[in-house]
Order: sequence, then structure tokens, then C-alpha cells
Amino acid sequence: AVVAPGAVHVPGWLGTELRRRLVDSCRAWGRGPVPFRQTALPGGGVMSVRTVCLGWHWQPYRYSRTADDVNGARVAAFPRWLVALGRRALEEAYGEDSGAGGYTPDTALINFYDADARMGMHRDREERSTAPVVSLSIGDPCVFRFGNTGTRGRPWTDVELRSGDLFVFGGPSRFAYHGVPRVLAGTGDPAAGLASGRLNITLRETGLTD
Ligand code: MD5
Ligand code: FE
Repeated sequence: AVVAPGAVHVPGWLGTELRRRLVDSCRAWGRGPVPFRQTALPGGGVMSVRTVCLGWHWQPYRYSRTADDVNGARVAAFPRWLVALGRRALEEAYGEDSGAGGYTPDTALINFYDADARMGMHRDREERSTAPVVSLSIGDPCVFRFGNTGTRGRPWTDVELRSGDLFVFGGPSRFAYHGVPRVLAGTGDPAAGLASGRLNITLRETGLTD
């Protein structure tokens, strides 16, 4: 479903095998050089989601190779198979002739939501690339709020994201406000090896070089 120009929702895109591989991989990445942490915000708040990054480390509001706000370690590499998955996602959302083959995501932000976690309305503007963001959801459903590019407030569209859903944000939707006002209490995705909570994996091009 096209939610807005460039914003495409593909329910149930990830099969059980891929969901399981992603869940296992997220666990392994969380045991890597930088653990899942609740990101501290400059205003004194702490994010309710737990995050781990690949390729580049996101901290409010910049990317670096080292997790300076966690333990100083260099983040794990961004694996080739996630580049391939990102390209397949773009082909699915936009079609074969959309230039998906040139998509080279170099960072992943992996967010884990427990039943009480949320994400306030924001835009992702730290990337120096206008390439699309690929979002993959596994586990409990959530309400995803897709807003507009001008203001944090209305108009917005609420979309329920469920386990296996793909969402691609590109073109005019790339820099729109969005958030996750709530997770819908559920049972995770036992078939994928996730007993509770929600995982969201976003693939992005940072446009950065060392
Ligand atoms: C999530 N994550 O479900 C959401 C979904 C984040 C984040 O928002 O920054 O980690 S990804 C949604 C997204 C990403 C980039 C652009 C747009 C939406 N958009 O233009 O709407 O954890
Ligand atoms: Fe975001």
C-alpha cells in the first residue's frame, strides 16, 4: 500500500526463515562490541527503546564509528547480506527499474520495544544521503504514526505494523515526521524466536565516509 508518495507498506514481506535469522542476528549483535542500550538524550531524557547499531553508531544527533556515549567501542561491521536484503526490499516496494541495485545501505539501527516503549515524533536527518530508509518489523504489532514534512503535528496517518512488515520511506517521504505512539500488547513472534516485544530494523545510507 502506498501511504504517501515514496512511502510504501508491504505487509508480511519477511517469511519465517528471514524473521528468525534477523532475530538470531539481533541477539548476536547485542552481544557484540556495543550492547543494546537506552540512548541518553541531550535534554536529560532517556529513550524507552533499546538500540544497537551496525556500520555506524547513531547517537543524538550524529553518526560515528565508535559508541562514544556507551563504551567507546567500534561498532560491528554492516554485513553484505543486509545490503542485499535492502536492495530486495526496494525492488519489492518500488519495482525492478527503480535503481534498487545502486542502493548501498551502510548502517542499521536496531530498536527493541518492550510493551511500554514508544518513539516520539521525529525526523531522521543525520544522514547525508537522500536514499530511502528500509524498515523491517518483527514481533508485537505497533501503531506507527506517519506524519508530514512540515510540522510534528497533524496531519498524520496511523498504520498498524505487524511482524514481517516492510516499510520503505523514500522520495518526498524520506524526511517526514514519524513515531511509534504505542506497542500493542502481544505475544512477540514465537515462530521467529521472539517471545515478547517488538524489533524494528532500519537500513540507511549515511552518505558518510571515514
Ligand atoms: C520504528 N524507527 O518502528 C521506527 C520505524 C527510527 C524509527 O523511526 O528512527 O529508528 S522506521 C521509520 C522511518 C525511518 C525513516 C524515515 C521515516 C520513517 N519516514 O520518513 O517516515 O522503530
Ligand atoms: Fe525514525
